[in-house]
Amino acid sequence: IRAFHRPVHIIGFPFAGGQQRPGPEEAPKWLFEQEWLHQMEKKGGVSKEMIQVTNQKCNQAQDKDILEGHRKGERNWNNVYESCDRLEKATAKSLLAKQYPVVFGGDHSQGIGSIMGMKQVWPQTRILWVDAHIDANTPQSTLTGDLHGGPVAYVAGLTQWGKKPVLSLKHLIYFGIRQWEPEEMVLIEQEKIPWYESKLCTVERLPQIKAEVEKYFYPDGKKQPYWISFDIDGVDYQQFASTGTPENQGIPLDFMLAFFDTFIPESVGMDLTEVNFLLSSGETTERDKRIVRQLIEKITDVVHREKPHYTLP
Ligand code: EXY
Ligand code: MN
Ligand code: MN
Ligand code: MN
Repeated sequence: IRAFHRPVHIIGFPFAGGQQRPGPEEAPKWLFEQEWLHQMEKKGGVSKEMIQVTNQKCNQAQDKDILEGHRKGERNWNNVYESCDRLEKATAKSLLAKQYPVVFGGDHSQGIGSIMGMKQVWPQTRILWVDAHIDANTPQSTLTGDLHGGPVAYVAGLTQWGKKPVLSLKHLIYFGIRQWEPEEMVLIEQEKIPWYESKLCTVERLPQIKAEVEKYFYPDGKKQPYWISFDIDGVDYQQFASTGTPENQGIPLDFMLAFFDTFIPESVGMDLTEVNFLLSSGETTERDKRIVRQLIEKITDVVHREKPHYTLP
């Protein structure tokens, strides 16, 4: 008898090039050194792989090398493109090996790579985007030029970039958004993309949320699997502070844990992004490190325990 249904494959993406603060590149390096993770690997059903990115550094303007190839509104594009191209290949490979990839960043520009790769294997997946931000800025709408504010625009083809779009905006639902540029909210309204504000994200409402998500995505009843793109800044700042673009309030952690119970059995993999321990200190950092451990343990537990609710490729 197999002890678990699917192996978890943690793909480290040590990358800060989609934004301007050092730190997200350190998070997967920290994770891979943890004794508790080694113990999980020893027990079986957990493996890890670190992506070699082209340049880990954040996109501070003084770094000439990483500004190379800069286009207006797309700071550090060449580096994001090439690093995400490597992630795309690794994500597709992980899924084809029947693993459950957890792409642990890194900033959220990684979504360009993980989602492109995932869609090669699972073209019909729906995406559950958990974030304080809409992440659909184009080179025209962005105020910062930071590419972690735009992965949705790249994979959905709102920004032209040489690869064919893979995501229909009909296949996307947001949780926890509370900061956006005006064009991003216009997009949500025009495309009628459903979104749940943080205060609707309660454990008690989760069964109802699940029913609504299914009714929206699968009016004909024929279900498809999900990809979860989880930006830690979607979580309440009072409960998790180690992140680069914090916003007030947010989703409670207990909702996220229950969300994993609910949606992981029907999902093929996930992103976990924007962890930055360099931006907190003392007991807050220690608390947030314990939370990351709790999240990874929870994800692994559900992936191992639950039979996937779809046929593997
Ligand atoms: N909307 C802002 C921008 O585009 O710069 C902030 C984006 C933060 C993105 C983080 C990853 O979710
Ligand atoms: Mn994000
Ligand atoms: Mn965010
Ligand atoms: Mn902004």
